[in-house]
Amino acid sequence: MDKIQNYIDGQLTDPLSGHYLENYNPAEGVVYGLIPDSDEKDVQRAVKAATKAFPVWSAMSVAERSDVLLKVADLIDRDSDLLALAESVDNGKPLSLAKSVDIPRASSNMRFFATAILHFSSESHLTDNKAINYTTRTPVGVAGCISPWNLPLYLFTWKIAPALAAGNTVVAKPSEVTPMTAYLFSKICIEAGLPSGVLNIVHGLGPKVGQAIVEHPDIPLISFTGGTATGKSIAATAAPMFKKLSLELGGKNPNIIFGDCDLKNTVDESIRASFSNQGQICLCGSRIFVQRSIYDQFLKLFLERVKALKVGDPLEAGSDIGAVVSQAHMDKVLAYIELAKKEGGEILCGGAQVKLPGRCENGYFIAPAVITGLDYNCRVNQEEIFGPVVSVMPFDSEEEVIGYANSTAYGLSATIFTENLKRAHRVSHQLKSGIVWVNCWLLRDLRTPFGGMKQSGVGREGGEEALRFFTEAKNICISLK
Ligand code: TXE
Repeated sequence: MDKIQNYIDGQLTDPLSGHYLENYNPAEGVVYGLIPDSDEKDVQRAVKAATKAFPVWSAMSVAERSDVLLKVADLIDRDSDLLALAESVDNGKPLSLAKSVDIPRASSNMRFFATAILHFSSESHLTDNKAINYTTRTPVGVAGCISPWNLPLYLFTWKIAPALAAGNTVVAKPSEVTPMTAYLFSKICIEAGLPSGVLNIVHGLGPKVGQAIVEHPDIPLISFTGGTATGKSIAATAAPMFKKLSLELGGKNPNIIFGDCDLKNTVDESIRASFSNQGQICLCGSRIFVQRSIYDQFLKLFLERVKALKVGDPLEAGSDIGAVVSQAHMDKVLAYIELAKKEGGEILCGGAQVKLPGRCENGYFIAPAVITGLDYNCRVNQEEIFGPVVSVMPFDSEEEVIGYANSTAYGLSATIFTENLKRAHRVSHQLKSGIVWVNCWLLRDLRTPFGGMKQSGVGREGGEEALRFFTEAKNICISLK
């Protein structure tokens, strides 16, 4: 039974309470490890270590900080197979996906911010001939970073890298559902020579450990990725404490397909956007709107491809769809399938638990589901399901589909498939989402602002947006008289 440890003040350490939580392997539906059931006392130890480490780390040259973070990236690359296997076992995702997406992106996150910080500049303003203003952007202090279970190391490093590169120290809490790669990451940090206390990882439950981080008076900024409901709870605690807050929350993203699209590319990209990571990506396109002129043609081609997706043992090479992350999450997704039937939907394929033979017979597997016949404003089309489930609906006009697309409380991302460039610009500008992909999905440039509007979050991650979030700006005005 793997028993993992917290990483506090440069040491791997047990929770002060001595209590542990069970960690499940979703593909087998069994407990395979134990994680610290930490509490506010462990968080206090971590904050003390991070506070103590801050003066030296923040005063270090950016080149020295960059070198340590690049070493971490090198060690992630060296251990990529081990990390990918750990991620697949912990999350249930296909090993092939962990190898091709999760772990390479974790390394890229570290490498991107380790180099971006070398070029991070601020500005100056000459006020006529009266004064010169210059802006400093300096590290804030101890950053609280809380991350989710869907892309564990990918999203964990997406916060850690800019926070550390900018000179902050960190108290982090990965999801208790998928703690393993963050634990392996802490060992990599020790080997890379990251100074003690610069990064501290406290494992445990959200309402206990996460809440203790959010409410700690010596943590002035919080970066969170997770559910919208949790984001609301975090904001309610952090806002009255005037903490700086970055919230990357849920999505219910429209995939808008016009009659003039390149149909093969559209089907290929729509399969990825619908079912990658078992549909457990906040950017997945779970609402598919198809212009009526090609609705039947698209649906036929799309269904053929969905039915050909292999739900299988995540460790087997040919598996396209692995296990969803937990029993509770599987129950939530299956409940939405039942709701879809009640709301008048037709389940054209999938939507039931899949019983695999052998080691995975008790795993959390769901056959990818395609639903038609639902109104754009029913609950299944308004609420985030976060599983291998998509709803396909026809539309006629641009104005009609833009209304459908913008009709939810979310505003994270959107995809558009059309060969008409003017239409691509026109529709993109009217969509209420922070990210729009045209004729592609999840094509990522880490320099771009990442995040959503409405209930999809507050603030942006990525590139300079992240470095500005993790620094405090000060304007100094010098008279020229
Ligand atoms: O997220 P939670 P969960 C959506 C998706 C999913 C839903 C819930 O719809 O079904 O959110 O998923 C910590 N104070 N997304 O349960 O609860 C928790 O321990 C401080 C979209 O995983 O938000 C974990 O580390 N922290 C999302 C992290 O918050 C708290 C990706 C996320 O957990 C806390 C994941 C509290 N009170 C889920 N409660 C995306 N945008 O990608 C929990 N946590």
